[in-house]
Amino acid sequence: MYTLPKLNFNFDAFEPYIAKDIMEIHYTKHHQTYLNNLNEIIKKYNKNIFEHFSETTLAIYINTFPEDIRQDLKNSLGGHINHTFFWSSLSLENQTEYKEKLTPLFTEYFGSFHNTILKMQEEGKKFFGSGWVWITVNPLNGSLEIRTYKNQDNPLFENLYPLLGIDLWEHAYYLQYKNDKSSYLQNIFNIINWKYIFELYESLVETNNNNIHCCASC
Ligand code: MN3
Repeated sequence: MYTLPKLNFNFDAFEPYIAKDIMEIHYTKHHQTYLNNLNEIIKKYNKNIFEHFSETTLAIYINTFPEDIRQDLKNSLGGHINHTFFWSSLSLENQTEYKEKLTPLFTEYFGSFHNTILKMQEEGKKFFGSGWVWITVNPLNGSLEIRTYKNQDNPLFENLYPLLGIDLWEHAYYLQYKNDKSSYLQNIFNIINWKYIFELYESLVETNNNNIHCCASC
């Protein structure tokens, strides 16, 4: 069985940016439901998967699953992975050091750190329906892109690494912001865990370099 990640914050930790009620329902109801559905599908399909494969591995190999369960698996697996990512991407700590560390990288791909946030906000605002806006990393060369994905699709489904994802589903903001998605997208960037994002990028690039080194020495 896959399980909910432990949170290292309380549900009210991100007020006033994200209300306690939203955090609590988002984690205990929405995320829990995606997880329950995922466990049900896997149990019926092949419960040995639980012991042998992480959720990330399932996502990378999503297209090898039979077509009759693939969409349900995408919805529940994506829902679980996306929200696990999302919780890790939030922090109240001062992030100045890590914003500075990410600035050269973001400047290379999006013009500046500030533009990176503006572009995510812009893409998030114009996205129609339920989905996510992500910064993705291309594992072949470490390059970044800002892309939107519908429903609970995750960049791993198409061989890109997820770096930072913002939940655009109404359940992520409606109780507090009503139809004002712009204010939600403005405020969420006050609580991003840039330390997590920076360390994740470093680990992805390092893994990638190791792979390259391994191949070159063969
Ligand atoms: Mn959500």
